[in-house]
Amino acid sequence: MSDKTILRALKGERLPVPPVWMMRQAGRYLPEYRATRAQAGDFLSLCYTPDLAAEVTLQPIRRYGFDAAILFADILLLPQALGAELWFVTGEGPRLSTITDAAGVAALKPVEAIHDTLSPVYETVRILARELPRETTLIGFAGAPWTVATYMIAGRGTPDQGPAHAFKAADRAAFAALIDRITEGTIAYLSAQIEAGAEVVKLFDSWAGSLKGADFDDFAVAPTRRIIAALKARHPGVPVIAFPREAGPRYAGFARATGADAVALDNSVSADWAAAEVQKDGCVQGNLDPRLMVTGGEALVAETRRIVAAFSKGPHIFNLGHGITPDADPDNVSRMIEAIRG
Ligand code: 1CP
Repeated sequence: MSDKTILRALKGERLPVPPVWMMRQAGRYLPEYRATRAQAGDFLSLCYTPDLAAEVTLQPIRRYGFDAAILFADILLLPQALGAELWFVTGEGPRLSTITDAAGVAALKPVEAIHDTLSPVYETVRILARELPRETTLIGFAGAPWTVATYMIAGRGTPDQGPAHAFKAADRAAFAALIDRITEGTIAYLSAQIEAGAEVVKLFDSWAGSLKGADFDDFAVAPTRRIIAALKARHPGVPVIAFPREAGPRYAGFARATGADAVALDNSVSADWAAAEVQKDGCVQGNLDPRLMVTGGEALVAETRRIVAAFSKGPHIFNLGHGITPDADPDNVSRMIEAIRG
């Protein structure tokens, strides 16, 4: 059995002190991240320069001693590797060329071509596998197909994923073909990350909550299940964390329906509900409101302890309900870790 606490929790072990890492732990709230990002020039250069991407991945490990490091990259690199144009507008966010019909889906590059673009990401993983402390787990990741599709269709982040829902309503077959292509690309991308040294992979379905009823089954559950089955066939024993953000009641049963080893929780569900309905199927992760990393104080300590207590009867990895924001106070991260490891 590995002595890495994250791997033990993912295999179902209840630990006296939950291991901890943070979504977006390498990010703009850290001065050392801002310095390396300035050195890289722009965000995509940072993602595609292995030495610098590895450096920012390591920064929060050095500063806080988190139990896991998450590869520094972005979910939008896969669409770019499939042929979409991608750029970042400072102060606004990502922009992509849009896919509006079946012809747009058909024009995407074949899955085998993705490695031409993504090979620097695999090099970052190789560097990290060498340089991380031996007790630190390396997590690779990708976006889940629905969330990635929302960006490929709209060309940007959207509050309600309206353009993706409209495409799905107008031409369900073409939409399903896009989901299939992203699913196959994701299997190839995550397999390559694992071959380079990722010990766990996570699927970010940030917009899963806007899929309702049968759409949730078809476009959140089914692609996730297909990706996990393919990864388990190629890389048995490599755990997968699924993050169907804002899934609400659909969090219950998600691990069983998809084969995920752990489910990451946003902060809209109650920890007590999730302990009863989600943790009964395996490891859970998340739930702390990221705003507490801005406001801090006694509320941060109390809420951290409340979440640790709520999940103390089963396998648990401490994390936030979503990414830490640029206005967070780095000292609040230390307070959270002290409250956990006390
Ligand atoms: O200028 C900067 O530094 C850009 C900010 C930033 C960062 C730090 C972006 C742009 N991406 C990232 C890194 C990133 N993105 C990681 C690295 C590892 C870590 O967690 O530390 C990860 C896992 C992601 C994943 C990601 N990118 C998601 C899924 C998780 C989530 O937050 O919901 C999504 C939706 C994206 C798209 C994206 N990339 C960046 C932005 C600002 C956005 C959101 C755009 C939008 O919806 O408007």
